[in-house]
Amino acid sequence: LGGAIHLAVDLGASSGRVIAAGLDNGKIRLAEIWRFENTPVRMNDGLYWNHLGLWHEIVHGLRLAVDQVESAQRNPGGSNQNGPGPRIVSVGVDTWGVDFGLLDENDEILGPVRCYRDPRNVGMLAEATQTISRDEIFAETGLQFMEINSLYQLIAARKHNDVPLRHAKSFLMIADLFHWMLSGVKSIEASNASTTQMLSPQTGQWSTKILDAFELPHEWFPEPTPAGTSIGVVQPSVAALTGLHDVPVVVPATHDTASAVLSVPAEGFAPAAPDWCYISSGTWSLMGVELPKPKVNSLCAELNFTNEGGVHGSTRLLKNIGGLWVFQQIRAALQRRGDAPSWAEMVSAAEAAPPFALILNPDDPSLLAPPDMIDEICALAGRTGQDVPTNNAVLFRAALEGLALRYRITLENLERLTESSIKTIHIVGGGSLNELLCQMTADACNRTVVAGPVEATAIGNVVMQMIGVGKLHSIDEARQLVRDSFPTRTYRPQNTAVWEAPAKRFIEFS
Ligand code: ADP
Ligand code: LRH
Repeated sequence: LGGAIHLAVDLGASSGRVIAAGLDNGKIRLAEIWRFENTPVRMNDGLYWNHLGLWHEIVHGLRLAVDQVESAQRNPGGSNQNGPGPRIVSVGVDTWGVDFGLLDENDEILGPVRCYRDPRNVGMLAEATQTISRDEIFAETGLQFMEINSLYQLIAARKHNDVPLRHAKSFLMIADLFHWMLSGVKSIEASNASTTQMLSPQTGQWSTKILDAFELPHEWFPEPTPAGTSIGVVQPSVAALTGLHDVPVVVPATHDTASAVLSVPAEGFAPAAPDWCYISSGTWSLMGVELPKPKVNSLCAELNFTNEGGVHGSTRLLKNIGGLWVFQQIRAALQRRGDAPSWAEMVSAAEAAPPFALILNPDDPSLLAPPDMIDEICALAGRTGQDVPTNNAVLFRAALEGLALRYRITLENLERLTESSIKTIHIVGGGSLNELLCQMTADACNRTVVAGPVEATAIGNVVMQMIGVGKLHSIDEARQLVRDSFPTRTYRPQNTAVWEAPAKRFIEFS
């Protein structure tokens, strides 16, 4: 890479990476500098993120990036040898939504950071609606009801007389926490703030009604910062560790899904009647459309879709689907049993397995955080009167078929909600590498699937930084650049009829 380089720190619920990106002959080029695991940690009855371990990995990755740039400056060469030497011009972090950290009056982080799958959130939705009705919460926030949302986590903390909560003076979403560690500046970026269920989708500001109803101090919630804002520079103590002296911290759309949606290689931005939808496919599958404004109506509430904040005032009308979490956790369970199949091996085994031997709803509440995914699926099969799987390939296949079936239902509902007909499904993220799942999606939904880019989140992070520093001027221009830079793969529907009967059974079991 030569010329101006942007560093994207992209943290997903299963792994994180530090990626360097720049422009080369009118295309984005990415270099993965560092990749690391991200695993929730169980302690006593709680589930946490290892935020200090993540910070350690981030600092290490940034240091490696600086070392590589400095070495390229000393030894110019490679494809960009005629261009200007490389220099790092900005850095930004995106992460999963809903989770947060709290700081005390001395700006010390209060306790470990909880993971949204923490069991203490269970039952908190019912608890919340004793204070203010479900309809009112939806009217105020336009968000789907999930007990993982920050609001219910805060209610859980209050109910447990949580010591961190009692001492809190600042509230930061996880990406904001890392931006603060990088720059010393506290801010709350808008797209991630919209996942809290405390923000109004119409105004993009905190809902006074929600904050007051749950006695949440207004001073914890400063006005949300728009994506693309430079909030400061890397602070001296971090510059000393990483070599990033005076480098601007430019916040991207810090919600990973917002960044992923930004880099969907589709034509147009936030159409009123969309003919394409996206599936941001990773630990979760986020399936939805990008709209010019929120859709907060009774059908949206009934179907439990969400209006999250996108870039440049757009709305991401979408649904959370259980995603590859089940697939990941089957693998984790096998690893504990001494078996460690690769993703490719699991996909091949699924391909060879008999179809529809087990109908599995990836959103069954029992699959949210079971101690052992294989045992839990077997128990669920029994509870729903199905044959208990006796081989792993059936488990692998059921996890993928269940997702495709959920996509089919979600697509129907999206079309009802938007009163438009969707022709193309864009799949981005790690799941776009799963060819079997892409074909199943095309078949189950009877739509063309366009798969890629894989690193959509990091790319969205980078292009927003480019917009922030004035190198790109619009989302259209950013999407054109993504289309020019990254190949995609198209899957046409082939075997659609076989999905009819399983789709009916799926509804029975869900
Ligand atoms: P997150 O951001 O939630 O951590 P990613 O977008 O990184 O998720 O996607 C991770 C998932 O992508 C893995 O759990 C795996 O199921 C899938 N995946 C990654 N690489 C491959 C591959 N080579 N073949 C099939 N699936 C893959
Ligand atoms: C995907 C994601 C999703 C949130 C969930 C917590 O990584 O950010 O959009 O709902 O994690």
